[in-house]
Amino acid sequence: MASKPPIRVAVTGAAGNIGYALLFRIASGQMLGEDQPVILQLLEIPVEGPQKALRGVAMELEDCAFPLLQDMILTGDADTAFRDANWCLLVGSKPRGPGMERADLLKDNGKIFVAQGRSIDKVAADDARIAVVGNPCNTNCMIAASQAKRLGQDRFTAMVRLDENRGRALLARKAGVAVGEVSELFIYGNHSPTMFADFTHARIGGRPASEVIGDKAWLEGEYLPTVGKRGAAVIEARGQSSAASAANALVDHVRGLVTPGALHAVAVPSHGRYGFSEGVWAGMPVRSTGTGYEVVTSYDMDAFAKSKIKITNDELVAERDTVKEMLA
Ligand code: NAX
Repeated sequence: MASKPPIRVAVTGAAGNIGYALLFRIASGQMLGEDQPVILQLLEIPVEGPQKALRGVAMELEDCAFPLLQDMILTGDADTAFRDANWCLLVGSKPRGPGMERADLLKDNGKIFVAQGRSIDKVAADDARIAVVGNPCNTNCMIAASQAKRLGQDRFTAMVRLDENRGRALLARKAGVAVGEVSELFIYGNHSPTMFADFTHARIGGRPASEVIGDKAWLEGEYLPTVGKRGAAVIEARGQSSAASAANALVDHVRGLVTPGALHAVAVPSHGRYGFSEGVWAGMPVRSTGTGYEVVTSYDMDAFAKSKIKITNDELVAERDTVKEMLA
Protein backbone atom coordinates (compact mmCIF):
# COMPACT_ATOMS: atom_id res chain seq x y z
CA MET A 1 0.00 0.00 0.00
CA ALA A 2 1.37 3.45 -0.92
CA SER A 3 2.16 5.51 2.12
CA LYS A 4 0.23 8.71 2.83
CA PRO A 5 1.78 12.06 1.86
CA PRO A 6 3.70 13.51 4.81
CA ILE A 7 2.25 16.12 7.15
CA ARG A 8 4.58 19.03 7.82
CA VAL A 9 4.66 19.93 11.50
CA ALA A 10 6.40 23.17 12.51
CA VAL A 11 7.42 23.38 16.17
CA THR A 12 8.80 26.54 17.76
CA GLY A 13 10.97 26.46 20.86
CA ALA A 14 11.98 23.02 19.65
CA ALA A 15 15.12 22.79 21.81
CA GLY A 16 13.24 23.71 24.99
CA ASN A 17 11.92 21.42 27.70
CA ILE A 18 8.51 20.82 26.17
CA GLY A 19 10.10 20.40 22.75
CA TYR A 20 12.31 17.65 24.10
CA ALA A 21 9.30 15.75 25.44
CA LEU A 22 7.18 16.44 22.34
CA LEU A 23 9.19 15.81 19.19
CA PHE A 24 9.76 12.11 19.79
CA ARG A 25 6.05 11.55 20.26
CA ILE A 26 5.18 13.34 17.03
CA ALA A 27 7.86 11.39 15.14
CA SER A 28 6.64 8.08 16.58
CA GLY A 29 3.10 8.65 15.27
CA GLN A 30 1.35 9.28 18.57
CA MET A 31 0.04 12.69 17.52
CA LEU A 32 -1.09 12.24 13.93
CA GLY A 33 -1.38 8.50 13.49
CA GLU A 34 0.76 5.41 13.29
CA ASP A 35 0.57 5.33 9.49
CA GLN A 36 1.12 9.05 8.98
CA PRO A 37 4.58 10.18 7.81
CA VAL A 38 5.72 13.54 9.16
CA ILE A 39 8.31 16.18 8.35
CA LEU A 40 9.46 18.19 11.38
CA GLN A 41 10.25 21.86 10.76
CA LEU A 42 11.98 23.05 13.91
CA LEU A 43 12.43 26.69 14.90
CA GLU A 44 14.73 28.02 17.58
CA ILE A 45 16.04 31.50 18.21
CA PRO A 46 18.87 32.21 15.74
CA VAL A 47 21.80 32.23 18.15
CA GLU A 48 24.43 29.55 18.60
CA GLY A 49 23.37 28.13 22.00
CA PRO A 50 19.78 27.16 21.14
CA GLN A 51 20.73 26.23 17.55
CA LYS A 52 23.43 23.89 18.84
CA ALA A 53 21.01 22.34 21.33
CA LEU A 54 18.53 21.89 18.48
CA ARG A 55 21.14 20.02 16.45
CA GLY A 56 21.62 17.73 19.44
CA VAL A 57 17.89 17.01 19.67
CA ALA A 58 17.84 16.30 15.93
CA MET A 59 20.73 13.83 16.37
CA GLU A 60 18.67 11.98 18.96
CA LEU A 61 15.64 11.97 16.68
CA GLU A 62 17.80 10.45 13.94
CA ASP A 63 19.08 7.87 16.40
CA CYS A 64 15.53 6.71 17.09
CA ALA A 65 15.23 5.64 13.41
CA PHE A 66 11.52 6.49 13.43
CA PRO A 67 10.04 5.02 10.23
CA LEU A 68 7.48 7.87 10.01
CA LEU A 69 10.01 10.70 10.24
CA GLN A 70 10.68 11.57 6.59
CA ASP A 71 12.74 14.71 7.05
CA MET A 72 13.75 17.45 9.48
CA ILE A 73 14.42 21.12 8.88
CA LEU A 74 16.34 22.97 11.59
CA THR A 75 16.20 26.73 11.37
CA GLY A 76 16.31 30.11 13.07
CA ASP A 77 14.11 31.67 10.40
CA ALA A 78 10.33 31.71 10.89
CA ASP A 79 9.42 31.68 7.19
CA THR A 80 11.59 28.59 6.67
CA ALA A 81 10.00 26.84 9.65
CA PHE A 82 6.40 27.60 8.69
CA ARG A 83 6.70 27.15 4.89
CA ASP A 84 3.95 24.77 3.72
CA ALA A 85 3.39 23.63 7.34
CA ASN A 86 0.07 21.83 7.94
CA TRP A 87 0.38 22.16 11.72
CA CYS A 88 2.18 25.00 13.49
CA LEU A 89 2.83 24.25 17.16
CA LEU A 90 3.86 27.49 18.85
CA VAL A 91 5.63 26.35 21.99
CA GLY A 92 8.56 28.78 22.23
CA SER A 93 8.21 31.99 24.16
CA LYS A 94 10.12 34.11 26.60
CA PRO A 95 9.86 32.97 30.20
CA ARG A 96 8.89 35.43 32.90
CA GLY A 97 12.11 36.77 34.43
CA PRO A 98 12.68 37.79 38.06
CA GLY A 99 10.76 40.94 38.95
CA MET A 100 9.10 41.05 35.53
CA GLU A 101 5.52 42.34 35.47
CA ARG A 102 2.87 40.24 33.74
CA ALA A 103 2.13 43.18 31.45
CA ASP A 104 5.79 43.24 30.32
CA LEU A 105 5.67 39.51 29.67
CA LEU A 106 2.51 39.94 27.62
CA LYS A 107 4.10 42.67 25.54
CA ASP A 108 7.46 40.92 25.06
CA ASN A 109 5.85 37.67 24.01
CA GLY A 110 3.25 39.53 22.00
CA LYS A 111 5.99 40.70 19.63
CA ILE A 112 7.02 37.09 18.97
CA PHE A 113 3.45 36.12 18.15
CA VAL A 114 2.85 39.12 15.87
CA ALA A 115 5.87 38.06 13.79
CA GLN A 116 5.01 34.36 13.82
CA GLY A 117 1.33 34.99 13.02
CA ARG A 118 2.36 37.07 10.00
CA SER A 119 4.83 34.47 8.82
CA ILE A 120 2.32 31.63 9.16
CA ASP A 121 -0.28 33.58 7.23
CA LYS A 122 2.26 34.24 4.48
CA VAL A 123 3.90 30.84 4.00
CA ALA A 124 2.03 28.00 5.76
CA ALA A 125 -0.10 25.48 3.85
CA ASP A 126 -3.66 26.45 2.90
CA ASP A 127 -4.98 23.89 5.39
CA ALA A 128 -2.66 25.06 8.19
CA ARG A 129 -3.87 24.75 11.75
CA ILE A 130 -2.15 26.39 14.68
CA ALA A 131 -1.88 25.39 18.35
CA VAL A 132 -0.36 27.85 20.82
CA VAL A 133 1.27 26.63 24.05
CA GLY A 134 3.72 29.45 24.85
CA ASN A 135 2.31 31.55 27.65
CA PRO A 136 0.16 33.51 28.08
CA CYS A 137 -1.18 31.15 25.45
CA ASN A 138 -4.75 32.42 24.97
CA THR A 139 -3.63 35.98 24.39
CA ASN A 140 -0.59 34.99 22.31
CA CYS A 141 -2.98 32.99 20.13
CA MET A 142 -5.29 35.99 19.76
CA ILE A 143 -2.30 38.14 18.74
CA ALA A 144 -1.05 35.62 16.15
CA ALA A 145 -4.57 35.12 14.76
CA SER A 146 -5.07 38.87 14.40
CA GLN A 147 -2.26 38.85 11.82
CA ALA A 148 -4.01 36.25 9.68
CA LYS A 149 -5.62 37.57 6.55
CA ARG A 150 -5.47 34.44 4.38
CA LEU A 151 -6.11 31.79 7.04
CA GLY A 152 -9.33 31.97 9.07
CA GLN A 153 -8.95 32.97 12.73
CA ASP A 154 -10.78 29.81 13.80
CA ARG A 155 -7.68 27.84 12.72
CA PHE A 156 -5.79 29.36 15.65
CA THR A 157 -6.28 27.44 18.90
CA ALA A 158 -4.60 27.61 22.30
CA MET A 159 -4.02 24.73 24.69
CA VAL A 160 -6.10 24.21 27.82
CA ARG A 161 -5.80 20.44 27.56
CA LEU A 162 -3.19 20.17 30.31
CA ASP A 163 -5.68 21.78 32.71
CA GLU A 164 -8.36 19.41 31.47
CA ASN A 165 -6.17 16.37 32.00
CA ARG A 166 -5.22 17.62 35.47
CA GLY A 167 -8.87 18.21 36.30
CA ARG A 168 -9.92 14.75 35.12
CA ALA A 169 -7.12 13.04 37.03
CA LEU A 170 -7.97 14.87 40.25
CA LEU A 171 -11.68 14.03 40.01
CA ALA A 172 -10.80 10.36 39.40
CA ARG A 173 -8.43 10.32 42.38
CA LYS A 174 -11.05 11.85 44.67
CA ALA A 175 -13.71 9.40 43.51
CA GLY A 176 -11.30 6.44 43.67
CA VAL A 177 -11.96 5.40 40.06
CA ALA A 178 -9.86 5.01 36.92
CA VAL A 179 -9.42 8.27 35.01
CA GLY A 180 -11.23 6.80 31.98
CA GLU A 181 -14.43 6.90 34.04
CA VAL A 182 -14.40 10.73 34.00
CA SER A 183 -16.09 12.42 31.06
CA GLU A 184 -17.44 15.83 30.07
CA LEU A 185 -14.99 17.75 32.24
CA PHE A 186 -14.15 20.84 30.22
CA ILE A 187 -12.00 23.88 30.90
CA TYR A 188 -13.52 27.30 30.28
CA GLY A 189 -11.55 30.49 29.83
CA ASN A 190 -7.89 31.32 30.29
CA HIS A 191 -4.95 28.94 30.78
CA SER A 192 -4.21 30.51 34.18
CA PRO A 193 -5.37 29.95 37.75
CA THR A 194 -8.64 31.75 36.86
CA MET A 195 -9.73 28.99 34.45
CA PHE A 196 -12.95 27.21 35.31
CA ALA A 197 -12.83 23.39 35.36
CA ASP A 198 -16.55 22.78 34.98
CA PHE A 199 -17.27 19.99 37.43
CA THR A 200 -20.98 20.90 37.28
CA HIS A 201 -21.41 18.98 34.01
CA ALA A 202 -18.67 16.41 34.51
CA ARG A 203 -19.65 12.77 34.82
CA ILE A 204 -17.99 9.89 36.63
CA GLY A 205 -18.99 6.44 35.44
CA GLY A 206 -21.89 8.11 33.61
CA ARG A 207 -23.31 9.78 36.76
CA PRO A 208 -23.01 13.49 37.64
CA ALA A 209 -19.60 14.04 39.27
CA SER A 210 -21.11 16.22 42.03
CA GLU A 211 -23.40 13.32 43.00
CA VAL A 212 -20.54 10.78 43.01
CA ILE A 213 -18.18 13.07 44.95
CA GLY A 214 -21.01 14.27 47.23
CA ASP A 215 -18.93 17.11 48.65
CA LYS A 216 -19.89 20.47 47.17
CA ALA A 217 -17.57 22.39 49.51
CA TRP A 218 -14.58 20.37 48.25
CA LEU A 219 -15.55 20.84 44.60
CA GLU A 220 -16.06 24.58 44.91
CA GLY A 221 -13.42 25.38 47.51
CA GLU A 222 -10.56 22.94 46.96
CA TYR A 223 -10.89 21.25 43.59
CA LEU A 224 -10.86 24.40 41.47
CA PRO A 225 -7.80 26.08 43.06
CA THR A 226 -5.91 22.77 43.10
CA VAL A 227 -6.39 22.35 39.35
CA GLY A 228 -5.70 26.06 38.74
CA LYS A 229 -2.46 26.05 40.70
CA ARG A 230 -1.20 22.63 39.66
CA GLY A 231 1.46 24.14 37.40
CA ALA A 232 2.92 26.08 40.34
CA ALA A 233 2.83 22.93 42.50
CA VAL A 234 4.84 21.04 39.85
CA ILE A 235 7.42 23.84 39.71
CA GLU A 236 7.67 23.81 43.49
CA ALA A 237 8.26 20.04 43.55
CA ARG A 238 10.40 19.58 40.46
CA GLY A 239 12.21 22.89 40.32
CA GLN A 240 11.11 23.18 36.69
CA SER A 241 7.80 23.77 34.96
CA SER A 242 5.63 20.97 33.58
CA ALA A 243 7.19 19.65 30.41
CA ALA A 244 6.31 15.98 29.79
CA SER A 245 2.69 16.50 30.84
CA ALA A 246 2.49 19.67 28.73
CA ALA A 247 3.88 17.82 25.69
CA ASN A 248 1.43 14.99 26.35
CA ALA A 249 -1.43 17.50 26.51
CA LEU A 250 -0.37 18.96 23.16
CA VAL A 251 -0.36 15.47 21.65
CA ASP A 252 -3.91 15.08 23.03
CA HIS A 253 -4.94 18.56 21.82
CA VAL A 254 -3.89 17.92 18.22
CA ARG A 255 -5.05 14.30 18.15
CA GLY A 256 -8.43 15.44 19.48
CA LEU A 257 -8.69 18.04 16.73
CA VAL A 258 -7.90 15.57 13.93
CA THR A 259 -10.12 12.75 15.22
CA PRO A 260 -13.71 13.16 14.00
CA GLY A 261 -16.16 13.16 16.92
CA ALA A 262 -13.53 13.71 19.65
CA LEU A 263 -14.84 16.05 22.36
CA HIS A 264 -12.48 18.11 24.52
CA ALA A 265 -11.75 21.67 25.62
CA VAL A 266 -9.79 23.94 23.30
CA ALA A 267 -9.27 27.69 23.54
CA VAL A 268 -10.94 29.14 20.44
CA PRO A 269 -12.25 32.58 19.42
CA SER A 270 -15.22 33.00 21.72
CA HIS A 271 -17.64 34.65 19.29
CA GLY A 272 -19.55 35.58 22.46
CA ARG A 273 -20.29 31.97 23.45
CA TYR A 274 -20.78 31.02 27.11
CA GLY A 275 -20.78 34.71 28.09
CA PHE A 276 -17.18 35.34 26.97
CA SER A 277 -16.43 38.68 25.37
CA GLU A 278 -16.21 38.86 21.61
CA GLY A 279 -12.64 38.60 20.34
CA VAL A 280 -10.97 36.73 23.23
CA TRP A 281 -9.69 33.16 22.92
CA ALA A 282 -11.39 31.11 25.64
CA GLY A 283 -11.39 27.44 26.53
CA MET A 284 -14.70 25.70 25.82
CA PRO A 285 -15.84 22.26 24.64
CA VAL A 286 -15.33 21.52 20.95
CA ARG A 287 -16.15 18.50 18.84
CA SER A 288 -13.79 17.69 15.99
CA THR A 289 -15.07 17.32 12.46
CA GLY A 290 -11.67 15.96 11.38
CA THR A 291 -10.62 19.01 9.38
CA GLY A 292 -12.22 21.54 11.75
CA TYR A 293 -14.36 21.71 14.87
CA GLU A 294 -17.75 22.74 16.17
CA VAL A 295 -18.14 24.40 19.54
CA VAL A 296 -20.60 22.55 21.77
CA THR A 297 -22.90 25.25 23.12
CA SER A 298 -25.51 23.10 24.84
CA TYR A 299 -24.23 23.21 28.43
CA ASP A 300 -26.42 25.42 30.63
CA MET A 301 -24.38 27.21 33.26
CA ASP A 302 -25.73 27.80 36.77
CA ALA A 303 -25.05 30.97 38.79
CA PHE A 304 -21.83 29.52 40.29
CA ALA A 305 -20.44 28.53 36.88
CA LYS A 306 -21.39 31.92 35.42
CA SER A 307 -19.58 33.71 38.25
CA LYS A 308 -16.42 31.67 37.55
CA ILE A 309 -16.64 32.29 33.82
CA LYS A 310 -16.96 36.02 34.50
CA ILE A 311 -13.70 36.03 36.49
CA THR A 312 -11.69 34.26 33.80
CA ASN A 313 -13.32 36.37 31.07
CA ASP A 314 -12.40 39.57 32.93
CA GLU A 315 -8.77 38.42 32.98
CA LEU A 316 -8.81 37.65 29.25
CA VAL A 317 -10.31 41.07 28.52
CA ALA A 318 -7.63 42.76 30.68
CA GLU A 319 -4.90 40.86 28.78
CA ARG A 320 -6.45 41.91 25.49
CA ASP A 321 -6.46 45.54 26.63
CA THR A 322 -2.77 45.31 27.58
CA VAL A 323 -1.77 44.21 24.07
CA LYS A 324 -4.42 46.06 22.07
CA GLU A 325 -1.87 48.02 20.01
CA MET A 326 -0.47 44.69 18.74
CA LEU A 327 -3.76 43.47 17.32
CA ALA A 328 -3.92 44.00 13.58
P1 NAX B 1 11.82 26.43 27.72
O1 NAX B 1 12.32 27.77 28.18
O2 NAX B 1 12.49 25.20 28.18
O3 NAX B 1 11.86 26.41 26.13
C1 NAX B 1 11.38 27.45 25.35
C2 NAX B 1 12.23 27.47 24.09
O4 NAX B 1 11.67 28.44 23.22
C3 NAX B 1 13.68 27.85 24.34
O5 NAX B 1 14.52 26.85 23.79
C4 NAX B 1 13.83 29.18 23.60
O6 NAX B 1 15.12 29.33 23.03
C5 NAX B 1 12.74 29.07 22.55
N1 NAX B 1 12.26 30.34 22.04
C6 NAX B 1 12.07 31.51 22.70
N2 NAX B 1 11.64 32.45 21.86
C7 NAX B 1 11.55 31.87 20.65
C8 NAX B 1 11.16 32.36 19.37
N3 NAX B 1 10.81 33.62 19.18
N4 NAX B 1 11.15 31.48 18.34
C9 NAX B 1 11.52 30.21 18.53
N5 NAX B 1 11.93 29.70 19.70
C10 NAX B 1 11.91 30.52 20.75
O7 NAX B 1 10.27 26.43 28.05
P2 NAX B 1 9.26 25.18 28.05
O8 NAX B 1 9.27 24.56 29.38
O9 NAX B 1 9.52 24.34 26.85
O10 NAX B 1 7.88 25.95 27.90
C11 NAX B 1 7.52 26.61 26.71
C12 NAX B 1 6.30 27.48 26.91
O11 NAX B 1 5.19 26.67 27.28
C13 NAX B 1 6.43 28.52 28.03
O12 NAX B 1 5.89 29.75 27.57
C14 NAX B 1 5.56 27.97 29.12
O13 NAX B 1 5.05 28.98 29.97
C15 NAX B 1 4.46 27.33 28.31
N6 NAX B 1 3.61 26.34 28.98
C16 NAX B 1 2.32 26.30 28.62
C17 NAX B 1 1.44 25.36 29.15
C18 NAX B 1 0.01 25.32 28.71
O14 NAX B 1 -0.72 24.49 29.28
N7 NAX B 1 -0.45 26.12 27.76
C19 NAX B 1 1.88 24.41 30.17
C20 NAX B 1 3.36 24.22 30.22
C21 NAX B 1 4.18 25.45 29.98
O15 NAX B 1 4.27 26.17 31.19
